Amino acid sequence: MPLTQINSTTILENIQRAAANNDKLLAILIDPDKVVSKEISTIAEKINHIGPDYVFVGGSTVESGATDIFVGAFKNYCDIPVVLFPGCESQISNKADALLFLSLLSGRNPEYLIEQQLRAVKKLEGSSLEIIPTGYILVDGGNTSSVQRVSNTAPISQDALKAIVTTAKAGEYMGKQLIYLEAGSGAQIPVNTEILQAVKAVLHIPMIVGGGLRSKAQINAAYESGADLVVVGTAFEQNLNFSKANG
Ligand code: 1GP
Repeated sequence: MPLTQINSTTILENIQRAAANNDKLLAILIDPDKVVSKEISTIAEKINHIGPDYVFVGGSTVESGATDIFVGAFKNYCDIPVVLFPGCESQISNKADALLFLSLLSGRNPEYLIEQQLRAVKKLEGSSLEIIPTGYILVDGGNTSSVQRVSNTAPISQDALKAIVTTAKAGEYMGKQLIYLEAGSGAQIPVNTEILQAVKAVLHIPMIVGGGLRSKAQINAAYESGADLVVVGTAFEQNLNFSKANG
């Protein structure tokens, strides 16, 4: 076995280890549809400066092929691992490092529970992408999110604490390796800390939290309430000089 293989750890193992050690992780989310190619080097430079653990790439609606072009170009400027966070199977790119293989567990639309996943299998033939089974739970963020619109599913109300906890636990029992609690990109209200604490208390797998987290205080509150990995998209889009220190 080559040395690189002996020493390599997967992205999932890194997240699991960080969660076990209470080391908090940050991902910056980039939606390739919102980026023009001449901006890619600048975006990469800003991301290098922030130094997140991961760059998530995806969006609810991304033009076919745009993810592949973005990831290919981005990797010329940035060595931070790229994790696909796809809104549909057409966003799978073998140029990335890993793929969150998502099931929209809060919804009841078979298209996002199994149909997209079936189509993804074909695209993943021969792929070396690390595939990470992830339960994705959309919680009401106070406005209509693109996920809600595109998936045609309702988010779970933040008042329905038990339903959110039960959904997360069902995801764990189904074999998901991560649970992603999502208020939706640009959410007015992030997933509240009571929900984060309650979900964290029942899970034995790492918890990702995203949607509407803009300030350092909000991000820290999410970490303190059990988020192992926080995802920030809009705050970075709106201020490319967003920093870990200032939020
Ligand atoms: C969206 O959780 C991510 O899927 C990030 O949300 O754009 O609101 O940071 P924001």
